[in-house]
Amino acid sequence: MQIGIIGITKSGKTTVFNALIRSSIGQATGQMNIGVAKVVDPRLDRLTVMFKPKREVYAEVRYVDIPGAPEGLGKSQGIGGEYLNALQRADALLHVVRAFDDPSVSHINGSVDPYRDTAAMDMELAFSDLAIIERRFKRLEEEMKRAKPQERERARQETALLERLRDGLASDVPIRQQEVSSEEQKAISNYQFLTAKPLFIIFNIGEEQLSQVDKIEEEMGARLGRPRVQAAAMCGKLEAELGQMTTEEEQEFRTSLGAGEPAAARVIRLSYELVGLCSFFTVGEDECRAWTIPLNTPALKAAGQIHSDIERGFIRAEVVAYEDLVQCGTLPEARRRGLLRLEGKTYPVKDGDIINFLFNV
Ligand SMILES: Nc1nc2c(ncn2[C@@H]2O[C@H](COP(=O)(O)OP(=O)(O)OP(=O)(O)O)[C@@H](O)[C@H]2O)c(=O)[nH]1
Ligand SMILES: [Mg+2]
Repeated sequence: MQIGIIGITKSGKTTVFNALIRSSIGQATGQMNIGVAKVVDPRLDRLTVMFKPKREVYAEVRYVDIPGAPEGLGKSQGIGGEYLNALQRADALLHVVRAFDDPSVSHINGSVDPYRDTAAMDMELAFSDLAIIERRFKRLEEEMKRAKPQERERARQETALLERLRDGLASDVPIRQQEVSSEEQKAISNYQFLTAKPLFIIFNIGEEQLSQVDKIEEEMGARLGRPRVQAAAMCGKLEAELGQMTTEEEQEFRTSLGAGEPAAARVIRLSYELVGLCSFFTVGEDECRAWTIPLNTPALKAAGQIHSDIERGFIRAEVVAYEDLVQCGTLPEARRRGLLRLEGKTYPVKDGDIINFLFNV
């Protein structure tokens, strides 16, 4: 899974990227950075205390800091080339919006106005999708001329669907908010429409705004909140600096600054959920580990996540819900109480399931 970080130039993309993956990559403009963040999960920590394994392995999220077009987005200049490719490869977009006030960092639009910049980016993404649709129309028209009757029907259906999406976009409805059946979803998945991707909007606030985070997020929720859109505020610069400290130092600084819980960990967690992913756990003496799957993945597919042999030789899955295991304290006790169940290939795996796959190869 990969999340693309976007935003106008100097909005703090690289700063937020550094905060998320606890790195200190330089802020040279125009460079693409890729990094992996651990999804801290208190449930896994608890399991690690319970099973005392040699290793604890968190789930991971990949972030790509995608440098913006130098001339700036939000000016309807369109998204193209390599930049578009990078955006299309992402499973979700994380839009870093400048909300910090700092006269020494110039703003491409002359003033700080996060809601204006949010709307401008939304428009830019919509323009990009409209351009893809228009190009596809031209090609479909060509195809129609040459196509056999049954192919013609398919092309007609696709044209009708694209017309609907276009009309929606033209009246400011991103594709993720439009009604699209799962069948249609399949038909358009190749296009990688940018407004169809889940969107995380982050207001990159200044240190002096830290005390107002709750108020800022409340307003963001009211003005920007929609299904498959997540909104949050964080101080990228401060979080990036704290991310470079040892745990003790960090704790001390947080208390003295009133910075509360690490915002980076929260943003990582929320972006994981936004993409529709969840974790199941494997436990044992060697390692306790979180595995990433889409919600309700069948047990057989989940097994394949660990190893193709386990999928191939799948017999059954021994499953216990996290809460049940914590209540019971040990696996044998969970078994005694009938909470450790045997499940088959089609069992839809739930977030927090602890699974032992029985297999034979
Ligand atoms: N005062 C203040 N400055 C910040 C904050 N976040 C980022 N900056 C500064 O803003 C400048 C730009 O930050 P970057 O993270 O490089 O922004 P970017 O979006 O990656 O910029 P480009 O890659 O050049 O488009 C840097 O000088 C940062 O130190 C913040 O919260 N407060
Ligand atoms: Mg940058």
